Amino acid sequence: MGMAGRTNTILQTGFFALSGVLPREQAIEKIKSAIEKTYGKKGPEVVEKNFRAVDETLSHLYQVKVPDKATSQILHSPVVAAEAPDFVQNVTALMMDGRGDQLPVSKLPCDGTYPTGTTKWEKRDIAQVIPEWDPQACIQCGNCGFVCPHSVIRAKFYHQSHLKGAPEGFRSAPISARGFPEIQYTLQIYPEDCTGCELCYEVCPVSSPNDDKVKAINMRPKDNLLAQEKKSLNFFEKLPLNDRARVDFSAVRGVQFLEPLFEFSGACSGCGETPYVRLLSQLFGDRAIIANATGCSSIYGGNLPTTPWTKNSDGRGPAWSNSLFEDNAEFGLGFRLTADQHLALARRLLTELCDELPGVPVNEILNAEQLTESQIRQQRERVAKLKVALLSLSGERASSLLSVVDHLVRRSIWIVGGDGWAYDIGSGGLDHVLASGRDVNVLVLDTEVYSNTGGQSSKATPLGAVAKFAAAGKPIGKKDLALQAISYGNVYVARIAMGANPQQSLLAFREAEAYRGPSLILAYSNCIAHGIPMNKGLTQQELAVKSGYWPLIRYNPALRRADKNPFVLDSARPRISFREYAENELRYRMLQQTHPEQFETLQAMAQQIVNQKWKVYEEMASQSGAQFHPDAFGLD
Ligand SMILES: Cc1ncc(C[n+]2csc(CCOP(=O)(O)OP(=O)(O)O)c2C)c(N)n1
Ligand code: SF4
Ligand code: SF4
Ligand code: SF4
Repeated sequence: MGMAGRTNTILQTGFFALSGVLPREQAIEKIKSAIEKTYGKKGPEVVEKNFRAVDETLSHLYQVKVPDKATSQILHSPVVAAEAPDFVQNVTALMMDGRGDQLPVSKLPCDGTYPTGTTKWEKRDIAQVIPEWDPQACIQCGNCGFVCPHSVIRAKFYHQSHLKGAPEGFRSAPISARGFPEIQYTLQIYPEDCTGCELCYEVCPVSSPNDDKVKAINMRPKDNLLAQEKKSLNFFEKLPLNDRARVDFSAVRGVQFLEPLFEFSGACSGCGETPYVRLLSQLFGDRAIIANATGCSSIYGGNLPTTPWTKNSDGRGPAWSNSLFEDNAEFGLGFRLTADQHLALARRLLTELCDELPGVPVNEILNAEQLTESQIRQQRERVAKLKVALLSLSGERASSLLSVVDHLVRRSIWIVGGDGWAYDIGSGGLDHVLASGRDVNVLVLDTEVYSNTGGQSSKATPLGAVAKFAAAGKPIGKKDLALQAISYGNVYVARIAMGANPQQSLLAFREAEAYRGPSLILAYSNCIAHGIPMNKGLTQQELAVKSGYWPLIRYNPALRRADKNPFVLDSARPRISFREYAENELRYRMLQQTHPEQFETLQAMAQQIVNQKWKVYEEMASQSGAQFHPDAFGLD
């Protein structure tokens, strides 16, 4: 019916036609008038399509004779694989199978702590088309894995000898780096976890010279690929993981080799939020503590029965929790204060026990910088030595130190949530936390509406967009949270859009985390609420930046130490109008149908806001020098 993915009209018609709740004619009339009311503002084509769906449903209804006994020979595959751990077999699988109500309370964790890394056992298998990788054409840039919302694309490099025993059809290519003739590269898809969103295909920069629709990764019917890809995946998982010390964290190309510790979430296909969350997990996940505001990210992040947050092969992963919608920033600040207390205690005990720990590099542990991955790794090695030494010591101080010793490795505190939280309901708390000067990292997944509850307007909703509570288009502009935070002078602030500049997104995450003070990242996140084909999410991000609506910025207070302007504008002057970006999105376009004059007025106003803002940003970026002495902001 041309309404891909939408079944409500068809199912509703079927139900009323069969159930006799209302006389059939009357029910159909009511359904049609509801369609006009609900979809009228989306335009006559949408109404027409729904009307046709009603008529076609009625003309295709036929009775299915149900035999007395099931005769099919097809067996249900087990809910989870046989290798799944006990808890997954005995608890998670029952819930997944819709039999959670049969579980006795005694089977559930009594303190609410759930095992992580369980989405991998839930093979949703929802895609009809999945990507097929072409090893010959691929330039190994890593872009596809970087944008995949479901962490479905993984890459590894390995010595060619590991290919011994590879199943037939296993894909591999020599690594595209000079001086490593024996090293091979594989990009592997998890076929049953892919949602078929096509973002990997869209982002791939390689096109065939004969046909620009053919890329180095192409969407193909799953049925033709599934058996082969499952075999390949099985082999791929046994290839050694790449050593983080040998990976270049500063490039998208390098990040593809980092294990995601957030995978296969149940977010919508093509979700714009999850790639940022996955990136966070790849970069800092093994020492992250995450406070998550209520919203989509708390639902796909902490859903029952399965959990996408997971741990690495060393058994390390993020600790994650959701408190409330309104207190998330404070909740995360609590994590910081706790970690600081634990660290202070560990440092005090270590100093006191110093003489009893010969061979332990106590001074190095106490003074380690811990900004880069290799510094963190060295600190972990020192702490591991310390633990061994502590085990052979007796006494209360040694056992106390043992209980907090892991805090000597720098914790990475993240406060994550949507715009409804950050701009509205949690705004007071967020402001308080940013003003605290404490070392926390805030990630705002900005979908510009309350996505999880169906698209209500927030203070992040842009002028001119239609949302719930803004049916005639939002008449006032989006709050500039970046400028608010910048006004403190000691907050690291970045505005990013992965689809426009993945490298800038990566840089912002790394700078934010390394900055020893509060950091705020505002991440453009396309969402089903925007009314776009989700495979065009990254293109829309790019247009948002090109139009000057979403300027990419970084404000790094640390630059003042080098007498540099802390404000950097990472995107070029607007090259297209706001309208060229906005008209691709139903949230703006629908106003053209319902309030055409208002549409024109708001579009003109929105353009003015873009022009005005751009001037301000350009002016800020053109300043030379530090502008203020670092001490003025308590940086030392
Ligand atoms: C105090 C409070 N008000 C309302 C809600 C209901 N609620 C849950 S999620 C949500 C929307 C979250 O929107 P946003 O923060 O933008 O995150 P997104 O879903 O867009 O990722 C709302 C309103 C709540 N949980 N608590
Ligand atoms: S189609 Fe979407 S979910 Fe599947 S691999 Fe590509 S980006 Fe990931
Ligand atoms: S985006 Fe294309 S070229 Fe880049 S790694 Fe993926 S398949 Fe290869
Ligand atoms: S509603 Fe939007 S933000 Fe939420 S999971 Fe879906 S696409 Fe992502």
